Amino acid sequence: MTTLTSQDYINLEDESGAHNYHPLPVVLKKGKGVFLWDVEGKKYYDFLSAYSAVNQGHCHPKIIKALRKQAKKLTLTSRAFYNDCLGKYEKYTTSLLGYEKLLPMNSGAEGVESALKLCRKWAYDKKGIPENEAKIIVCEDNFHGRTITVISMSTDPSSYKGFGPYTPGFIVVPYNNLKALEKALEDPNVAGFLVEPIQGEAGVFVPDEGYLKGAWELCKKKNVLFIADEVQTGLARTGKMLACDHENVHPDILILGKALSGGVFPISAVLADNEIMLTIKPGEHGSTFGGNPLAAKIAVASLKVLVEEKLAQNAEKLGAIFREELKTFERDHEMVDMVRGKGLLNAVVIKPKNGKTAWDVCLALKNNGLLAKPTHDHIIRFAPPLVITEDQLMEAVDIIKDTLNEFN
Ligand code: IF1
Repeated sequence: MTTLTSQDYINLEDESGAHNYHPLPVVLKKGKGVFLWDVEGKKYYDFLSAYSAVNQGHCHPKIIKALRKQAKKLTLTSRAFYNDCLGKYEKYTTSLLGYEKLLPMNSGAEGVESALKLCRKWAYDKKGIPENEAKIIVCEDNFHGRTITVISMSTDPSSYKGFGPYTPGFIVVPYNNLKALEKALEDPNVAGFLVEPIQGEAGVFVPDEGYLKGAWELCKKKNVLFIADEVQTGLARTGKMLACDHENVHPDILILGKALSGGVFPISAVLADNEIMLTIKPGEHGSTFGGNPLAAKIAVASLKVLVEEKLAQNAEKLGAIFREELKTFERDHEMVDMVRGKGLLNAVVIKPKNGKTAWDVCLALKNNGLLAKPTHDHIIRFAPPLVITEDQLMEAVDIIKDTLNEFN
């Protein structure tokens, strides 16, 4: 049997796959903890974590064990019937995060879409906004997924251009700007404010201290739902269980995804209390796979790993060390504009030099054994699995420093 090379695999995808991504030229075959191996057996530090879906590390044994055990018993019933896993998952997760109800979905975008539907339904049934008049405030440079309604909220042409017509009912305000939000909230038909506690895709934009709390207070004053998209920032990534926890903000609607499964399975969830969640009645929303027993078991195992292994605390501690280590480069390195982030969600803003860009840096990082990917051309996101040890982090920091020095 001929052994295929990385290029063979790349050619296969190029020939038979949609060209909706421009991946780094590396073909991965195995993952364990913070490490990935390519088809030639080269080992890498994973500093993307599948965009924060692999917070628990690749193929975490406890999550894989839960997957294997349930996969032999029952994987899917649909919600036409009950199953013996969903209620326990809902109880565990709502108790852990302080909500009355959980709506189980699959992808992050589905979670966002479900949150938008809940907000609108609540607006008509509870707030008394006239039918079809509900508006939801979103932020410039947001990223909430790729469905038509979600890109209708986007301000990034690469997300929305060519996919119109767009879903109406959204107001866009600048991120990290309470004055602009306060003004937009004067519209009596505003039902909700959807926000990422840190804007990941935009380039790991951490808002000013007090922004989330201030936004929550403004929403409360106007009886507007504060909706937190924690698909990327949630589940220990920023050094707390939820990024909103840094400001003690309890969202009216919370959206989770990605690491809710430890990167093992598409699982998302929307959490809210009864007044909001019960506005959707039987038959008014659903999904074939939403709440399947396999996902339910995987999600509980994934959440327990976060808690038992104190991954939020680890992210807090090692994130601070990471930023401190790279701060010197902010001062001394011509290509490093700034380093920013929270917990283990960090980014380095690259200034192109002699025609070299963040992409070139990522190619060099790959050659040196670390995988990361640029976002918006000049920003490199560094987000390893939260199980990384201090020794591993320091080794990875050395790789990053040595690589950046190749460009000095
Ligand atoms: C891609 C970005 C990250 C998300 C937030 C909802 C979703 C995402 C805050 C939707 C998904 C993924 C999607 C993936 C790359 C990645 C991404 F670069 F696109 F923006 F992480 F920053 N809310 N983000 O970050 O969740 O439907 O994908 O499960 O589309 O290229 P999903």
